[in-house]
Amino acid sequence: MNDLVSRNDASALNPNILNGQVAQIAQTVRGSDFYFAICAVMGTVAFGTLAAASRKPRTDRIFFYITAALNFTACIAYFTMGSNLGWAPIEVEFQRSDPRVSGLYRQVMYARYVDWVVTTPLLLMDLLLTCAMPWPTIIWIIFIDEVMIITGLIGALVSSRYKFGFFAFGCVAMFYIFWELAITGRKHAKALGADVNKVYTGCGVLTLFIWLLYPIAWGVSEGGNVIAPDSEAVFYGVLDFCAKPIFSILLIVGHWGISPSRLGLSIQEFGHTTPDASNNKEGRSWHEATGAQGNFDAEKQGHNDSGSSTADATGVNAANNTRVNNRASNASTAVPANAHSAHTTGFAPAHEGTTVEGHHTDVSRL
Ligand code: RET
Repeated sequence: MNDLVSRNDASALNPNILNGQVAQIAQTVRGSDFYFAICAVMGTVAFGTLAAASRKPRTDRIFFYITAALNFTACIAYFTMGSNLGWAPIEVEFQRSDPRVSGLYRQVMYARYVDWVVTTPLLLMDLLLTCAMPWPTIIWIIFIDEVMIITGLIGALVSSRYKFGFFAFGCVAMFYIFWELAITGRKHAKALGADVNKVYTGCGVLTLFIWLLYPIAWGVSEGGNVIAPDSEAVFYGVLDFCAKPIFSILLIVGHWGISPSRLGLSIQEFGHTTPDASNNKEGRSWHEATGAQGNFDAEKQGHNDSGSSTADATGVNAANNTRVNNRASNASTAVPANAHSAHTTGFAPAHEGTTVEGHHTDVSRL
């Protein structure tokens, strides 16, 4: 019966001591409970996302898998922190008299940064693929994101005031990402149509607002030793809850009616016909189902049914369009009916087409 009684013995089994050094400023059972609660939420959202993915054809699951992966990662990170693991005792720069933060060594949760180093690029991919950002820019933004997280980690592990030097690098990196999301990304999203723009703007505004609060949490926790580790758990926990589960739900709901092929993410299973769920109940081939070649031909003749072409909106010139179209044409492949993003990305969705058992295959952007 005792085993059924709720209890949390994490800090008894994994005490606040590492390599002989005690962290006097450490979480209590309340902080640990909170971490476990968020762990459960992340796990639930991850499984929920996978369940939702199973209702879509494999070719259309890219956003589901990215989103499930980031929630699973956070689930494990929160399990680690709830277990009073994944931390290092770091000498504080500012010693405080407040009993909740008094002492010389503070528990710094490096597991948090291991989580972020994996999950923030996934969050950015969710956003940047939504607005069909060209992949070289995606890689560049993810690099800057890694700079932000790693400088934050190093700053947290440094005891002297040099920690704020690293913090400053991290802030510059974050504002650069904000600029790319708010200016470049928005331009791309607008050109892709009202529905795509709505998902991008909703998830993007949430991201900008929530991400802005992370350096504040850092400043009062690892940086300035102002709030106790339990409060740190709640501060970061609420931010992570908004940045991951809430973001994930908004994104998945928003993407439900948007085919990835519209974003230049057309993927085909080799040797397969398009499955029923992608509006192809008769099991026809992808080309037959989408009428892609017909639309592609129309585009070549200068017809564009979108009203405002991505090329115009993003400043990609006509010569580029011709070049992209010719490449696609030479490879005897097709552009999906509504894949205007081919122009945006400078990457014709099917530019390396080959033939497998008589079917054309197309290559996805990533
Ligand atoms: C740090 C400290 C260094 C300066 C800056 C930071 C920003 C961190 C951010 C983290 C976002 C994490 C997310 C996690 C998802 O669950 C590293 C705290 C600017 C923005 C979104």
